[in-house]
Amino acid sequence: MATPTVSPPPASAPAPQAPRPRTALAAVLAVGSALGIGELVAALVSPASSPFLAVGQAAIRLTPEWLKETAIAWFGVYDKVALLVGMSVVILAITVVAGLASGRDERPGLVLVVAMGLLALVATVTSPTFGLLDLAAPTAAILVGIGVWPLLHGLALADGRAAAPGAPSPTHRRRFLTAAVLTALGAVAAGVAGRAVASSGTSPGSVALPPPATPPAPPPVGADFVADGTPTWLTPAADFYRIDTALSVPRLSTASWSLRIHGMVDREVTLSFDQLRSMRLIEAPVTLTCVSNEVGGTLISNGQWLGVPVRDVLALAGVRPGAEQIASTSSDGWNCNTPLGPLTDGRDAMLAIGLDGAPLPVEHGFPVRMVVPGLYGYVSACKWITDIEVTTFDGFTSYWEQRGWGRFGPVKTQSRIDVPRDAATVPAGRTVAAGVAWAQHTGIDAVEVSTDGGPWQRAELAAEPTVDSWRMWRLPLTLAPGSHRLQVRAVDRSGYVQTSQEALSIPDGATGWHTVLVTAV
Ligand SMILES: Nc1nc2c(c(=O)[nH]1)N[C@H]1C(S)=C(S)[C@@H](COP(=O)(O)O)O[C@H]1N2
Ligand SMILES: [Mo]
Repeated sequence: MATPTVSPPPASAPAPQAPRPRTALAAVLAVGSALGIGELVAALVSPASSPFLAVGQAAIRLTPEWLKETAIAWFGVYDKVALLVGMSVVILAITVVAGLASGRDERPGLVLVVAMGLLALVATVTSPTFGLLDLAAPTAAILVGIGVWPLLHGLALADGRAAAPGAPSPTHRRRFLTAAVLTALGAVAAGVAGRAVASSGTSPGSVALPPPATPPAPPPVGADFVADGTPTWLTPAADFYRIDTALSVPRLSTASWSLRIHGMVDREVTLSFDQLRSMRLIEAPVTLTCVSNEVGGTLISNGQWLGVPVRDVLALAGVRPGAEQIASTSSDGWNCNTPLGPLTDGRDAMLAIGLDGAPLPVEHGFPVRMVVPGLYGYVSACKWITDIEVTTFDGFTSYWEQRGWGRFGPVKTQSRIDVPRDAATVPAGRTVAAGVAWAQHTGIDAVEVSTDGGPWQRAELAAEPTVDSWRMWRLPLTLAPGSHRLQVRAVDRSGYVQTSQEALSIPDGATGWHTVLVTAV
């Protein structure tokens, strides 16, 4: 009697295994298409809600001061690029790992897609500019991610299953690769289209600016020593230093822009761009400085600004007695506080719509930003401004004040040596040192240079078209062969002599004498 031979079932049937590079690719494509759709939906619905940028923006909000300063020290003005590149690398690495871990089972990849989606949702909801519409982009991204991932993973798995006996299956392979290529194309197309839509907005070049009420001052003569190595007195707009927390520059439209003035006022006022532009305009040169500028640093530039005096705008609303400061907010949720004093004491504090004869560049606040002579940018120079609340000192604490910076930000009297540069080699004998000094809204009375700790020598000063701008200086020197230490200090019109005391930028501006070491040969 024959016993039917039955091959015993394997102890445990191995679950089909997808080729790992394929599941990793599937994960990258699923996350990529989620991010791409996120960009597109954000651009169409609410530009600031891009899931990728929302996470980056949240990282900026949460970054402790020491880390922010380190990032600026390492990457300078490329700190934001560094953040975005770093984020991309981390996302790619985690995604590849989750994909590799999903050889048999789609769950690791699914967990990753959902977790990243939730992270983007939290980043969006906790943004200071959050509105319900901002939920659309992260939601679309999650839906696409959890749709695409099982699909591609299934195809990768089918490929693996078919290939299991040894023979590769061209059909399954082709299916997977076709789906992969289509997903990649879709993701890139959505992302590119999203970026393109997000960067539309009014082009500054198309905006007409009326002339100021009083004709602008003629171009200043003798206000710089460019031939000796100082910057030009007016900084070309393209070279104007740029500091802000915006990962993607707000691209606003003049048609939909408005400025609301409210709080401790007699009547709330909302101005359109056309209304603001039709008010009395002034034009004035003002030097902007960043509080983070180190001694000898370059976070300072001089511009010719066209705008409406802040006091005229405040007068429309009527400031109530007891008000002490204003809180300005930008379209991207940044804010700053400015005391009413400097805004209403007659200086050229303005809501600027133009820089150097053209509409504001987008990076510098198009269509409207504030400029206040004598105050650091972080307490006054709100770009992309859309809201002004009149309040008391107790009524409002600004973005940077919450992070440990001072409440009042008067610019500190400072000076810089531009030539010779630190560590430069100069011919022995006669040479010329030159640079800039600034004490906005006070004025510079003298600049003095000391060589190797010797007596202070008075430098020649350039013309001073206004006390609201920096002032250039030059000084011929005779240097014997060898190494030398040059130091500079300014004396402002209040009689204050720039201190040698060294202080960090935080909390209210760096101090100390700019020092350069040169070798004369
Ligand atoms: N909306 C917005 N405005 C802002 C900032 C910002 O981060 N967001 N930074 C401020 C700071 S710290 C400075 S120094 C100035 C710099 O202006 P600029 O980039 O035009 O030189 O803008 C100010 N206005
Ligand atoms: Mo700044």
